[in-house]
Amino acid sequence: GAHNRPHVALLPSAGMGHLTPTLRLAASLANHGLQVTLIVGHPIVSAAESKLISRFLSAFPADQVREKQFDIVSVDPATVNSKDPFFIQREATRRSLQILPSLVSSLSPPISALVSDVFLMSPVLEATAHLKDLPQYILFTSSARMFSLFASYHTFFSETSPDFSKVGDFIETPFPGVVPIPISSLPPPLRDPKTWFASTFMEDSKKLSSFDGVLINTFGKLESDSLKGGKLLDGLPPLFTVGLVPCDFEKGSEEGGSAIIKWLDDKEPGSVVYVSFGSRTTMAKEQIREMGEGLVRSGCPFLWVVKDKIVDKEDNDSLEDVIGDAELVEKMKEKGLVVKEWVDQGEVLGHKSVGGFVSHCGWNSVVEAAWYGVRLLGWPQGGDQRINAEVVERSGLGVWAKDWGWMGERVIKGEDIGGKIGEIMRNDLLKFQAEQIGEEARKAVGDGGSCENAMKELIGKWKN
Ligand code: BUP
Repeated sequence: GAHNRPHVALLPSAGMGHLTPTLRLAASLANHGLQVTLIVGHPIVSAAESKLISRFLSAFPADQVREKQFDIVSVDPATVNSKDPFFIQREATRRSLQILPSLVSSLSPPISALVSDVFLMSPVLEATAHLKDLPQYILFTSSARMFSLFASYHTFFSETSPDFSKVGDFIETPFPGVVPIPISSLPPPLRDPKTWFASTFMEDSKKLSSFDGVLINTFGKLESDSLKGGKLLDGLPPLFTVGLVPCDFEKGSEEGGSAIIKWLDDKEPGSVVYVSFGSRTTMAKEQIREMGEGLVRSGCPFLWVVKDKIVDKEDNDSLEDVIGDAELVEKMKEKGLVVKEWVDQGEVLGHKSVGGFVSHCGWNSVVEAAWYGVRLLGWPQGGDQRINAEVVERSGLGVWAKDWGWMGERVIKGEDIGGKIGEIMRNDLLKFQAEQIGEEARKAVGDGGSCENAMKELIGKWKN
């Protein structure tokens, strides 16, 4: 009956960095025998998101996994204060959620819980205020370290008293395992409590106590026990550290995908460096050229996903246009494969030829590198990425190129890039550490592991 097979609704936010962990959670719940409804706002911004949703839906029978659509109102970008289409979509979604109570009530059998992306928490709470009996959960899509900042930010700052002198150079969060966070690592807008982002962050974090639980995608060895025991914050709901890792449904069948895998098949085990800065990061032309030079100089075979447009649908340029240097394109062909289409990053990182990953440290990328035991060279571009890069370095998964600053701050020369890549690719200790983290991740997600236990505990709650 319905009691033994709980029905859970999931509400993702815009962008692959948010959709991917939501769908991994959905797949894990379905694989644990639950019925899942994915609540999706349309229209969807990127082709990558649409494709992933279709793949997910077709991987499960319809009595197990369903999509429920709602309309996203169009907003005047001028009222959103950002040019980033994913950010605009998030705002538009926030303004479209009044439909949520009737949508949720129409689901059959009745749902045992609603799990919403952390970016949507305030509007979800507002819209569902009268649904008192609905258990509500948050999916936090970044690191536990970032969560510790989120949950405690309002205890350090307020809009009326932005007092950095009280804080010093580091924020000491009330989470015992979390090493103090340097102010210089904060997402830039959070360094000024008067910004829109900071005040939203502050207000949202105070509302965590209205939820029945928070799901965080991390595992012990990556952030060793940072959220356990000791003095946590008053009113903080239970935290569930679930491991959301690449799933079968993500595997693409595109032609391009198999060409990449064929290319990788011919390389020596662990010899290839994979370079990608996530689905939202674009690189300036000059930096693209230096990156290319750097990869050639590193002497390693490389697979580079290059991007100069935020939304894939707007990207019609040829590779030569993007690199902007025909000679360099020729030079790169000797050792490297440069692509601008979407690649199945899970499949790439899981390939035996791939030994290193140059990454912006988006949290999903970090988790994927950890899962496959691939050492990482971090070059954060913004947001939570420096905080994630600290996790990478402390855990031993990789190194963070601190002296390069935020990506985009200034142009880093090919010589430096090539040197650093060569260093991490020759570093056997780093290789060993990363592989260990991969093994630990598998234990955590496997039977009896910490992540699997957290998942079972959660599902147990929903059965009652
Ligand atoms: Br690009 C690219 N293939 O070609 P992050 C990305 N991904 O599978 P982001 C691919 O998108 P936020 C590609 O594996 C990861 O799951 C990648 O998420 C996948 O960074 C996801 O790493 C990207 O968290 O998101 O895109 O910057 O800004 O939310 O951190």
